[in-house]
Amino acid sequence: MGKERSTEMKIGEIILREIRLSLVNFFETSFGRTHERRVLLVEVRCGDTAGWGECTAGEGPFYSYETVDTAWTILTHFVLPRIVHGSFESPEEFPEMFAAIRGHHMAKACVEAALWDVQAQELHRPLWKLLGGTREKIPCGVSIGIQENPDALLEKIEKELEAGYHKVKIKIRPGWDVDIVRLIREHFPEISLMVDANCAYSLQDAERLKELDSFGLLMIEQPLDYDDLFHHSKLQAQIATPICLDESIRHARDAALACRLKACKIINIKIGRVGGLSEAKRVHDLCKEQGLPVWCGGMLESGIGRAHNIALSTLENFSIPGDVSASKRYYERDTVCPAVEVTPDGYILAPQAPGLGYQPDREWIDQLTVRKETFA
Ligand code: OSB
Ligand code: MG
Repeated sequence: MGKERSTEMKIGEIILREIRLSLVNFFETSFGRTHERRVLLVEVRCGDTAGWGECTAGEGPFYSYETVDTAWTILTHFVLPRIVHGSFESPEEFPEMFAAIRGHHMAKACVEAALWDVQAQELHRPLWKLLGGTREKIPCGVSIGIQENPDALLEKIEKELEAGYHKVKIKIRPGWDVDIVRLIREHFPEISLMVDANCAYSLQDAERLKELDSFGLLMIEQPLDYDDLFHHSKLQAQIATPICLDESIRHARDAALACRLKACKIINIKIGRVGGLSEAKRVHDLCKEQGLPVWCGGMLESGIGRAHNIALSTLENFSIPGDVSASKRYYERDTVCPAVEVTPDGYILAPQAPGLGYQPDREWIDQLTVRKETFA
């Protein structure tokens, strides 16, 4: 205190590790079922400050081509050796420095996230304020995977509504779609409901997808191929339900093109998918300018990744409840202490402590670690 605040971050040491986390329940999407998460955590040390980031790459190349192992390779071969002992004035320099690495957004995003945490701590400010957030609390929604049977799904929904969540998203795929949504509407006619197809349909299914129009869904997320804005624009012209894009939006340029093509009316922003918090902010700003609401998606993150999602969700145009929920829905014990929790009326309060505002639980993280590499 009293001493001049330098914004320069001098990196002394970086620790990359993989932890294993069992899911409380399996999570199933149109591309498969997950029982256990392999999660990469990166810790960037600058003097006495440690900043943390969580990589959202999946175990297999299904949501995206990235995997835990490709991210490990990119980070250990091409990213971390280049920045250890380097310095940054701002985390925004990081994506510029690594623009030459094509793609591998999730690998890069976790390091930038750690740098944001460092900078916010060094400035003694909560990360969400540093990002320009204005919301003191964020409304939360849940994403519910495909279940063994319809009754199990209804039971899950009931439980989440009792927990106060403001939005319910269910996963759909051919064979688990219109009838399931009809059943949900019979039981819960008024709730904020949406569906996520994770690319399981093609434009030839337009008639089937049009049947969803009668259920008053908030939106349908990513019905068509991950790399197909054109067909999404064709589909949006034929259905009333707003299309929200997830997999298709890799950066702000994709968002601009999607707007221009009228391929969607809403965008799901994921920090990892777009390659970091700086780009996530750019997507947010562009959508705000274009009049498209956004919300924050999730990738089954543990508390560290969740804390970054919370910070991002405080920006003004995050006007729809996201897939940011309590850690205990996925994990028995969180990687942060205390765990990310939701109020009985379905909000997460923006933390007041500097940086992420959640303390990594080092002891627990050490116990979960299956491999670790230190750059010093
Ligand atoms: O499409 O939003 C998705 C999880 C893994 C991969 C893709 C997605 C999801 C989710 C989970 O829907 C959201 C969450 O973290 O709660
Ligand atoms: Mg999705």
